Amino acid sequence: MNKTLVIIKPDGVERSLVGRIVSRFEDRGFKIATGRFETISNELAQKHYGEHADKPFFGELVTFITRSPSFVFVLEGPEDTWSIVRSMMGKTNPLDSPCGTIRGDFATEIAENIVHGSDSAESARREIGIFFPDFKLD
Ligand code: 3AN
Repeated sequence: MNKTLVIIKPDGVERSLVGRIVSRFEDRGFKIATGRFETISNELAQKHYGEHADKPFFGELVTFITRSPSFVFVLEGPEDTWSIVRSMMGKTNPLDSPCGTIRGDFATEIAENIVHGSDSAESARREIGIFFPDFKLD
């Protein structure tokens, strides 16, 4: 699997970080296969974050991800691109993320951690299917 789903979340778009974040991926050698700005609907957010439905922060998470446009895109690169993207993102909690990672450089709060990236090849397939149902995965 050489593609993954990445979301620059509302905080990243509001803070005008899209260009700088996309540049990091392009500098690494990845290509944007497709992408768009989109205010994620409540329905899509519930589907995308379904695995967290029973977590105490779920309501806050859905409110946050739907509050303003995100930049949602498919990134293409070598095998296991999802894994390289995850290492570039840093840890879920930005305070645990080293400098040089996206979250380590741009965020301080776990609830507003700038970027989402699929966490496995299976998640990448599922999430690309949710946001880009017509996208051809070969
Ligand atoms: P990641 O995005 O690093 O894969 P997940 O899948 O564990 O992290 O969590 C999904 C999203 O839920 C995170 N990106 C973050 O925005 C939010 N989140 C996770 N844990 C918390 C928490 N303890 N409090 C608030 N929001 C959280």
